[in-house]
Amino acid sequence: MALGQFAYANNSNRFLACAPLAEQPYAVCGIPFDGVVTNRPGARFGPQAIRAASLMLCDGIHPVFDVSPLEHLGDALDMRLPNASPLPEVRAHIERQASELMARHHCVFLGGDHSVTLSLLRAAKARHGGEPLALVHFDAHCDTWSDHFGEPSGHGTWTYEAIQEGLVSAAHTVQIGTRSSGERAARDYVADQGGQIFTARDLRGLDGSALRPVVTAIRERLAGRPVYLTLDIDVLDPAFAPGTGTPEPGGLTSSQVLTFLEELATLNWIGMDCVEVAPAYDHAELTSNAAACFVWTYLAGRVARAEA
Ligand SMILES: [Mn+2]
Repeated sequence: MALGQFAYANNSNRFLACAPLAEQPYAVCGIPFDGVVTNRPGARFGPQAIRAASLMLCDGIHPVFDVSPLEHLGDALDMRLPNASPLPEVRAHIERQASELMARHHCVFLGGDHSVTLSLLRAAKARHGGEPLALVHFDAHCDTWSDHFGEPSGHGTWTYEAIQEGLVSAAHTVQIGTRSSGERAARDYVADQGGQIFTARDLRGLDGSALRPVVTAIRERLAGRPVYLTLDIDVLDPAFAPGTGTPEPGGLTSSQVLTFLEELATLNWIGMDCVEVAPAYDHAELTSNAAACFVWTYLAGRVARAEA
């Protein structure tokens, strides 16, 4: 066996950096921007850490979906962005590059801070018929603050902006894992607008079959619609994901998130992002490993559905 056939001997042989992007149906793309974080910066280095952590997924047959997304996946590398420019300009760059990729591939974007999702939703809505999208939002934070500590927009306002702008349908928005401090009007905004919130407290101690009623409620609410998935890694408890800018104790386990991703694989997913991995605060690649595994699970679910 040639040395290069050993995954651990060849750092270029990583699942999420497996092949240059050509005509593959699925693409990953990094968005190395963290210009509007509230607390600790560093998520601009998330994409490279998630790719590195995907090393051992490179030939991985998924244990639930029994497929490997490897041959269907290309790496579009990282977006080139004017990082020091005002946020609207950065967002326009992200939207344009995302639109070009979405026209040719089913995309998973690696953040970056969570502000990038607004641009991705703008591109995704235009791509998928122009009707407000359904949204599944994993996060410790509601991200429905109507301002960012006195500024109009940041990484904690995009959900509010997406609903106000009609990018997503509030009634078809589901938040999972929220638990941070915040005023009630922001914390309950999605529910007040007709959507659904499962806080981390709601989900304490529930996993496997005990999560079934929650999964069923989400499936019924979002059935038949194009659904976008945004996964802030800080939805996990800091024990599972210390490497993030705004950690909040009392979060979900990796196992709970995997249950959701596996059980919701039948939804009509149109794209995903995984954001807020900040490697400088990570330990033993816990956070980037979790992110790589979640992205792999999402893609395996898509490939399995396409082959069914
Ligand atoms: Mn968050």
